[in-house]
Amino acid sequence: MEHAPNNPAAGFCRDCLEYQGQPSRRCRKCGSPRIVRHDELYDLTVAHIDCDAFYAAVEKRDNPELADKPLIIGGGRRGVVSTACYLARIKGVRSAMPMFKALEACPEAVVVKPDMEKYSRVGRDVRSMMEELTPLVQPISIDEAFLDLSGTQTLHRNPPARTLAALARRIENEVGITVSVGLSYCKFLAKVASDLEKPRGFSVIGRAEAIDFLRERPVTTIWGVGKAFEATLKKDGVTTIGQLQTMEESDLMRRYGLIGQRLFHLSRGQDSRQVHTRDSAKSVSSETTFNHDYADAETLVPILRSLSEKVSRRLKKNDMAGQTVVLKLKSADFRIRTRNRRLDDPTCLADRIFRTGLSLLSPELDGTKYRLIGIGVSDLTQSDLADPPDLIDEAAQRRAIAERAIDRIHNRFGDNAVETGYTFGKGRNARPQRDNDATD
Ligand code: DCP
Ligand code: MG
Repeated sequence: MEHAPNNPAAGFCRDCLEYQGQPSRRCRKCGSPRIVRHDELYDLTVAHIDCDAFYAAVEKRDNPELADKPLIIGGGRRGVVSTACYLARIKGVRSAMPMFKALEACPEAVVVKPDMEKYSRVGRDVRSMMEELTPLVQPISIDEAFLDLSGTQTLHRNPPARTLAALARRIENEVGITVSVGLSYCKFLAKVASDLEKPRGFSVIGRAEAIDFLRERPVTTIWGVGKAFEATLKKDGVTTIGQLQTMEESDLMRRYGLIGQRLFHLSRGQDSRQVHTRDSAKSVSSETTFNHDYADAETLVPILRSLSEKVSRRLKKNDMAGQTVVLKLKSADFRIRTRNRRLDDPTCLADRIFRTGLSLLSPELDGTKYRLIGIGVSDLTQSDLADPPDLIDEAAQRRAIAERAIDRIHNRFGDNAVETGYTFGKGRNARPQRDNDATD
């Protein structure tokens, strides 16, 4: 077994993985300048890995003629940029930009339509290489995942840092695309780190530097704080994480509720969220069978709302969230219809479950009489990644804040203390009659 040197600050080479005897600018073995060094290098175990310009990298891999050209992946139905290679980014092309704007910025770019099936395959290849290193792989999207490598040092005969560099090298050689690695002691800073040196990055944020590192950064560095919430904070005079570091937890909670509590801890580099595997088989649902059959929205919608609230309560109680909303209907002739929709990010909010359920229900209100309706969520994860304030629009955010307030009242005074307009005064039909809750 090769031992890490006593002086982690000497680091190792990311190209040949050679440990460096003492701090030097180039690798003593291969001459590469790509040396990672950090005082805590061999103590850190939580990583975030994100593929560089993912769709574009896959297309460049498959068509060498594209290698030196600015490349935009996009078009198709939505007419927006999915991603652009780093050459096109230099010209100002960005994800989600309308295609015509992107081509104004970079007229010489080659445009390729996305091939989702191919990208899923490549994403799976990368993921299975991660899973060879640790069972604790938490995929976040098609091209990124958290990994917890604690306890793998003996198995791999390497500290996590070097195992990760070896993985990045293997992905380059065997898959043919590049990744950026962030290494830290918690998920939040691992994710921030992976973005620091893109592409082909490897960044380390240790415990000792966390607070100083965060101080000057904008609040948007914090996961879930995007444009809308940034504006809210700005109105209150808060633009940097350093300002949050000086605020009391109670003050932040009074102003922003649960998100305020998250801001308090994350601004101080405190993040206790664990890396956990996603268990997509699991689901939480609630359904009800009626005494009569119903075809009309006036009856079914309030029931859908109250079932959504039940599902949401169970999720919140268990700190869970689900990314796919599933609607179940049974018609008077006992045929079962299930409809589902995958959300951009997991939710535990009754409002989002209900609204998604409603959009699934509407096309089914075609005169068919139903004897059962059910709603649930699958693709369960822990709630830490659920409902980022900015991925939902501003009105949704206001409803989410209201929902959290109602939750607090329910927690203090019981479930019937407050009702929303959807169920209030709708009589007992608005509440499930014969309920059936399930957690698979
Ligand atoms: N994607 C998309 N639409 C967006 C953002 C992303 O279709 N608005 C797709 C294309 C990306 C992939 O998801 O290739 C991964 O998203 P990332 O945000 O990780 O972006 P990239 O991997 O393309 O670039 P980066 O190097 O910044 O990670
Ligand atoms: Mg990426």
